[in-house]
Amino acid sequence: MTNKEEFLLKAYELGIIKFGNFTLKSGIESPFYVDLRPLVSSPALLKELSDHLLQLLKDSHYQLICGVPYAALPISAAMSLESGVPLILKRKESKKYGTKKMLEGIFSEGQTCVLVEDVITSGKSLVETVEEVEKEGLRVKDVAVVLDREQGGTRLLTEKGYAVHTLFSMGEVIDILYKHDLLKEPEVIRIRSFLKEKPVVRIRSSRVTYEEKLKFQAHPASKKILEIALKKKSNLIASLDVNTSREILDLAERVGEHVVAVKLHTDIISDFSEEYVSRLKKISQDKNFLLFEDRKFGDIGNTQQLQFEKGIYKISDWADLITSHVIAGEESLKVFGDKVGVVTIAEMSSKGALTDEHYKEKAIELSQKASNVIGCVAQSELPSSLLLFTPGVNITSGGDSKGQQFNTPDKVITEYHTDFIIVGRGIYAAARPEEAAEKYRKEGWDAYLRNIKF
Ligand code: 5BU
Repeated sequence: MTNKEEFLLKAYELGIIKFGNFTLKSGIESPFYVDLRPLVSSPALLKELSDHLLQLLKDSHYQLICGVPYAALPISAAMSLESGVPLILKRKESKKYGTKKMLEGIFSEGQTCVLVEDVITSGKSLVETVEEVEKEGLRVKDVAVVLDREQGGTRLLTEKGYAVHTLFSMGEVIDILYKHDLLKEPEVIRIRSFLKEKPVVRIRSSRVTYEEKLKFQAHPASKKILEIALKKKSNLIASLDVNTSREILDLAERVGEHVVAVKLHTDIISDFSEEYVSRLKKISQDKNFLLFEDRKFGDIGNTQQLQFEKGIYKISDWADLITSHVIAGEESLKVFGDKVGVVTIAEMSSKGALTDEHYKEKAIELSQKASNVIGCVAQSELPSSLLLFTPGVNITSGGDSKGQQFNTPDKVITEYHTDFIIVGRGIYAAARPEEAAEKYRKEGWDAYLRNIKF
């Protein structure tokens, strides 16, 4: 048995690879799951791994080692200790205050740096990391990877001119485990066919199409909104923030055909009535759009339930979608039931909002667990299993005098992979709201098409 094989068997015992059915961040169902983090619990194995990786790099020249956060950080630190080559750390996000540094540690422009990654799948995030490191003035030629899931990543990096040194490919792992009776034949066949069928071929763009997203939606509301999007070729939600029912009904008639949903703040309407609700519902059926109440619930479960079902507005009677904060925790979201599609607030568009990276991460984690949550409101990319709704969209980027910050449809769709743009004043305050809605629909849809073309 080779050293490499021995290492794999010991690491396998630690639980770095699991077989079964797993939903990956991208929403894809995978028959295996790889997580190298348990290695930190075995200093001996971590050291062995770093020796193997250094051996792979024996003919490469580099002055710095940089690990991709988080799983590869301990691995790269071990490599640095073993080789005496200094380490630099890459942040996940640049510091918002103080130095705004992307890289921590001492380095100078023009130095050569090797990047270390635990697992490579499509390679897209690795390419982004390499580019960020290069932006800081460092030169990257080599990338060391512990495991290649064989889903296009190595090819992508090689095409871009980087030398990828991988310790194991997934195929090799399967062979070794099978040889040692740790995997049975049917499992091997299942994994092999997954590897063959599911290479992430869309290596030039990782944007998931609406058709693909539709396939893995479990909630009727998320299915519906995606179906409408495809039918109308629209990713536009109009936010009708006006104060009378007459104005809302008039706007809904005018913009209805261009949008997937109309977003409302029902508590700003001065003359709310049941008749208004039934007329709005009728328009939404005729023009095929959803009713999205932007209530931003933010209380304990019991109160939220009362606010959702009772009072004058009886939101639960008519809303297809609602927004809710996650501040009160997981249980507080359950009270909305499974009929309405819940969109959680992970990140707000206004200047100085307290929804920082940490908050966003927690909000996403919680949203992924809740069966009635279909997506989040955010100003940056989400795991593609959640639909991304982005407000603060206006063709004239800038903002207002009350903290709102605007981005263009193209920016949010291209950079954040936004699924649905939310436009308020850009539409309802326009001289001809129906023309403005058609313009935003077209801008949004064209930006989406540009991003899925490859
Ligand atoms: P605007 O006129 O395009 O700025 O309207 C934006 C709408 O989206 C408005 O109803 C806000 O309440 C809503 N919104 C937002 O602007 N930013 C956020 O982070 C969230 C909601 Br959450």
